[in-house]
Amino acid sequence: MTTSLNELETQLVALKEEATKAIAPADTLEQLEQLRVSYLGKKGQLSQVLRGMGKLSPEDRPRIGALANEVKEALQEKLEQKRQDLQKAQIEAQLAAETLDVTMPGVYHPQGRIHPVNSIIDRALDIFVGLGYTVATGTEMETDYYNFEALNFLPDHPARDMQDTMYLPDGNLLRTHTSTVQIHYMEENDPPIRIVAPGRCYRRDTVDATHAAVFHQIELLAVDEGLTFTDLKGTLKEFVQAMFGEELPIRFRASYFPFTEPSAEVDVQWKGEWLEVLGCGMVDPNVIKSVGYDPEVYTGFAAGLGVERFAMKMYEIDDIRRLYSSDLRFLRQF
Ligand code: 2NL
Repeated sequence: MTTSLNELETQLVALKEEATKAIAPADTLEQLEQLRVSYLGKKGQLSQVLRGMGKLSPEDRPRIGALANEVKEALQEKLEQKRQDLQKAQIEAQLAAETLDVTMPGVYHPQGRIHPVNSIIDRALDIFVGLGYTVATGTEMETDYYNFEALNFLPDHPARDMQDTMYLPDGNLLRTHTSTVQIHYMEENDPPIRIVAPGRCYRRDTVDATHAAVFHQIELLAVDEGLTFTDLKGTLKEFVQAMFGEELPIRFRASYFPFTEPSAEVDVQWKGEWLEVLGCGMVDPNVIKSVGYDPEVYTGFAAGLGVERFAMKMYEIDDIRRLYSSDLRFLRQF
């Protein structure tokens, strides 16, 4: 049986029609390649149809050959056109997906910040730790002994009148200074001592622009053999300079505290004004004795600063209550 000319012609036309229909809806480059292989590949449908050519008479062959070429070229053109369309669509889709609209408004991420009181505490502790001091903390509720008696406040000592204390119904009290921490620390450790004690303190003060009932203190204590007032001066000069960030004049004015003798107040000259920033002194021998150290062997120096007062001077804050009013317009300035 010979394959007739008509039969081959019909097959070629049908192949072209079928392939054209198959190419039109292809929507990926992979699909398109599969179609190319299946119609025009070495073992594809066109090759298979052409295999029937061998059975044609020599005079019919050129006609079929020409028709086959026409079909092949037409399909190649359709495949190429489709390939370009798909590639273009792919690039456009990618560009659309990767578009970054630089004109969009940003997203606001509110950022918290360190409260000025904590910032002073953090910086002061950093400085003292740098000088070899250890940070010590304790409880806010205390006994009369740790807050007053061990610190040389005798029952009838006039200095007790210097503080108005919050007493609790059980006879305990809320500490009026962090010296309590230092008494505990000395009871539990032998000299040499180098500690810095930050913390919240309480006084029964009427609240006004310069007084808060709850405030923060940082106290410093060094006990060793042979410590002198000169060591205290050098240490505080170092501290004040590190705090203010520049070499400022400082002066010591004689003062009085029950727990130090001699005692002094430290002023720093800043922006043309003398600011009182610290109280200090040599630890009173009675305090040394009360924790079980021998005052003939050991001397010590101590200093204390009120954090809120310090912040008010350093940041030029007019009213201590601003520090606790949670007003973001105020707090955002620090
Ligand atoms: C101030 C003054 C001061 C101390 C605190 C202290 C502690 C012990 C022994 C001796 Cl355990 N002294 N602390 C000494 C002098 C001054 O504070 O104006 N504070 C706000």
